[in-house]
Amino acid sequence: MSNKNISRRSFLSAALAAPVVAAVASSCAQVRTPQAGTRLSGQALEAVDHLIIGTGYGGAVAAYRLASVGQRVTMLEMGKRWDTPGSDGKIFTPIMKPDSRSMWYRNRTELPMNTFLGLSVEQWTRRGPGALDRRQLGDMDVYLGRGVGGGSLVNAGMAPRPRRDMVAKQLPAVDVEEFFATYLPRAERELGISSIDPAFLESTPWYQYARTGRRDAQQAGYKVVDIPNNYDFAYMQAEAAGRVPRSALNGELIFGNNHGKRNLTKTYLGRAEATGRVEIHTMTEVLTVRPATGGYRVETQVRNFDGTIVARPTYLARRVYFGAGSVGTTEILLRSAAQGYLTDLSPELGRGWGANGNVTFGRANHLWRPTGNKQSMVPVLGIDNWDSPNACFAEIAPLPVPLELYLQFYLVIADNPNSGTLSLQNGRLTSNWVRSMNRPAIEKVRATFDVINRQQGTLYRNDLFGNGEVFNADFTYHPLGGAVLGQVTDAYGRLPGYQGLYVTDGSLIPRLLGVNPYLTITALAERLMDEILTKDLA
Ligand code: FAE
Repeated sequence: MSNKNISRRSFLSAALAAPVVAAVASSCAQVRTPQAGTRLSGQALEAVDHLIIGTGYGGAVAAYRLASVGQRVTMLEMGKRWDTPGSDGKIFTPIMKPDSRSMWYRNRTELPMNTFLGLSVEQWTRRGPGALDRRQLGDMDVYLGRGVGGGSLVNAGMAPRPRRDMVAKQLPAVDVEEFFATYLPRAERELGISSIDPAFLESTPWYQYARTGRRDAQQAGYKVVDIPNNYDFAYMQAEAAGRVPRSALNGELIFGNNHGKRNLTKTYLGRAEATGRVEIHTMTEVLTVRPATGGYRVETQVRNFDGTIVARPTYLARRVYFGAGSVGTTEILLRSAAQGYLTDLSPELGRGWGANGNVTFGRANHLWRPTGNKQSMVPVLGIDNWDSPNACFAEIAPLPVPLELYLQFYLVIADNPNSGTLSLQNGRLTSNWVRSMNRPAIEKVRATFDVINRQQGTLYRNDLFGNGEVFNADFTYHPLGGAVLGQVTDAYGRLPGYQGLYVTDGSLIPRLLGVNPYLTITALAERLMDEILTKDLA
């Protein structure tokens, strides 16, 4: 069903005609700060102009750009706002001290590296709305950030530029020259991306692991490159000097950083909220979107701290921007289609989904080649072997343990031609990804690192993932695709046939980018918001 010609007047009159709108103010106050034990309220209906689902990169860019031109914006985020310290005075937990702030309603940490020397290193946690979620979709475990800031809360901040040839191949609807001249530099500026001071990198004990990994790679003839980051490296140097509280140097990464990292609340979202025109409703999960008189009805559910659903408010929005990430956006669209609400979406919906070729593994270093008992959680060097038949980009990764482990750890993005599909089975999201689909990526990583092992006389570790295997490609930090640009959407994220519906996030990029994706997702969102502001809202 199309939803054409929504004028502001018809939208407002439809909204005002809604019988429950008068109840909005009081019920929404309850909805936004639900307390444990709050009874499920009835359906409130709130009318808004621009509604953004999710507060990650795609959502944050949309909010900032809309608010900057005077538009009022409501954002719905299923996670919490991360602004209140716990009893330890900290907002986020280090990797080695997890609690209810760490994982999204889990009793265990469930991280990809879960054993060491064959012994479990999994930690118990308390259930709560933690910053990191893990969703099992077929044979692929997907890790996701939860809360205001989305993936920016939990990610490692690495922001390499994509290769031009990958942008041209994966995003043919994008003008590559314009993307590199205008949108990537703009995204880097807004996100506060910079590189580590080379003198600090070469001298600090906190990057011994990076220097060791670089030496081994260079001796094998590989190119090693700097990886820019949104971490404030001046702050990191002050951490190393003991002048400020430690964050990257205190094992803080995958469950959030307390200092130093410029997550989205310090960049796009902070600026968006500072306009006074952006409101964020937290713990509010969007279920479906459907056409309605004057716009779209957006059905949601609100959780309290325990995870109990305490309210089911409905919004009426003139325009809806999907920024719930590859998994979240695709899920809402698939569910809305399955329930007969968005029946004209492209049959390509859910396709072109993948794990960005993520593979992780470790090598055992010799005793005379220590990696250091102090490791900064911010990786800054990568081995670039993309221009070879074994195309991969390997980040020299840290470990959060203050012990010398003689373990060189890597997170690799490897070329993998396989493409998956997300779909609903009995109403639950799943994927058709099976383990054998990881093989091309693992083979490239093995071929690349066999060279290093041969030369150094070192071995792979097979004690890190609980199954005796060397390579773990059963998980991803970088889910991509599902609502691919130019296939499910037009060249600018519009959903054809549904005026006022847009996709702005990582679901636009099909399955593989070849580098860590958030910089490219941000730049892509900037590009489509330029178009939407000038063509659709003018
Ligand atoms: P994302 O940032 O995931 O935001 C989606 C938001 O929508 C989240 O806040 C969700 O809670 C929310 N949401 C989802 N479903 C709903 C719903 N139904 N209703 C309401 N809200 C919803 O999406 N990338 C890099 O480039 N460099 C790195 O160093 C890096 N490291 C990573 C490390 C970890 C541990 C993880 C998990 C990811 C890492 N990533 C990294 C990936 C990166 O964070 C990810 O690609 C982006 O965050 C995706 O941005 P989106 O805007 O697509």
